[in-house]
Amino acid sequence: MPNVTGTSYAMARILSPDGTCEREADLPDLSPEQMLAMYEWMLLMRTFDNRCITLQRQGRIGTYPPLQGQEAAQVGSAFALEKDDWIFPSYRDGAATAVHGQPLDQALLYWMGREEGTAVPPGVNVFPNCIPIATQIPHAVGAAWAAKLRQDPVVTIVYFGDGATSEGDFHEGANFAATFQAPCILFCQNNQYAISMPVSRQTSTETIAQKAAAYGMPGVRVDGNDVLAVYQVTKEAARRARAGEGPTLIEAVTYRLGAHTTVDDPSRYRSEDEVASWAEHDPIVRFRRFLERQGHWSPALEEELQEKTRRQVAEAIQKAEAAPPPRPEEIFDYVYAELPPHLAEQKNSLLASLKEDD
Ligand SMILES: Cc1ncc(C[n+]2csc(CCOP(=O)(O)OP(=O)(O)O)c2C)c(N)n1
Repeated sequence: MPNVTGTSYAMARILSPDGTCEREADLPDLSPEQMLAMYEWMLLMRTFDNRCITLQRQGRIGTYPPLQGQEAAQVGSAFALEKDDWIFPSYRDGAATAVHGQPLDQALLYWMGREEGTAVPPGVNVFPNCIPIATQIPHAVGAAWAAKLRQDPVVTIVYFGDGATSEGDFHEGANFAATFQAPCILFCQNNQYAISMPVSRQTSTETIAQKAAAYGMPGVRVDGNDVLAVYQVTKEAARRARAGEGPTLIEAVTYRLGAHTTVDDPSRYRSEDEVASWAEHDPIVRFRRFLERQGHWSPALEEELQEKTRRQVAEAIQKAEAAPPPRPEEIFDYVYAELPPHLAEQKNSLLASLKEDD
């Protein structure tokens, strides 16, 4: 397959939208079991995402940013990592973080506004979700640089959107990463919009990938709805990073099928026709067609997987909702090692008023 590596901005793709593989030789070295595991993750995250939207509508979680349409970009890339690699997510990267080991019930606690939702279990190398746009990029680059200085063979991957490429943090991070050959992957999910801002108003370059040239690193453009191509380009970027060859910028071209968040109305800035045409490129359908052609998929298997994923999501919800409620004063507890006097005063006054209510 051309353009999987190097400085080429043509779109890397392995699977056509109808699920055919143009050249068998391009297929990554994955067993049928591994490919089915990828498919299962995509289904699980679609189910989880749909349930999260419902939970928000029912007032059981707070505002939620759906990831539908971006499953291939996230699952394919996370699958290419080693367990010790680090993920630095934004808020829309729940599929990538789940594949890397973050439990779904813990992700739910985050969307319930619970502090425990940010404390990833030991051994799961996932940073907390990052809501400020692009600020996770310097974190990931810095962690990669630290790994390099320590001669620790760890790669970091940072997920961000097309909108993040307008932020200074993206440019500072990319420049530093390339200059110091930090072992990191800058993974942009170009889902076509930054809330209502289309990518055509975000940048005047034809692609995001080509920005890599300005910093002196390879830039790769990949069909973000093709899980196998995403896996392959990320695997190669990770290999490069681990071999001391420095960072890679990957642009996964995809589409956010749902709303920006559960408080957004996308019909105000994009047409139904546009959404429908991207829905035809649904990454899950494409991969299912491929698996079926390869003889690895059947309606009975689909039924079984759907049932399993529904059960897993239901269990995660049950577990998150059974977690003991936070203490009200916890709101003061996690930012400062030592509370500044004005916050200490507020905390004391809250504690006093809670006592009065008892
Ligand atoms: C520093 C900063 N500026 C503005 C915002 C408000 N904001 C929230 S989401 C968003 C759009 C981000 O778009 P993109 O980076 O493409 O990611 P996507 O939401 O499409 O995944 C903006 C501007 C913010 N969270 N942080």
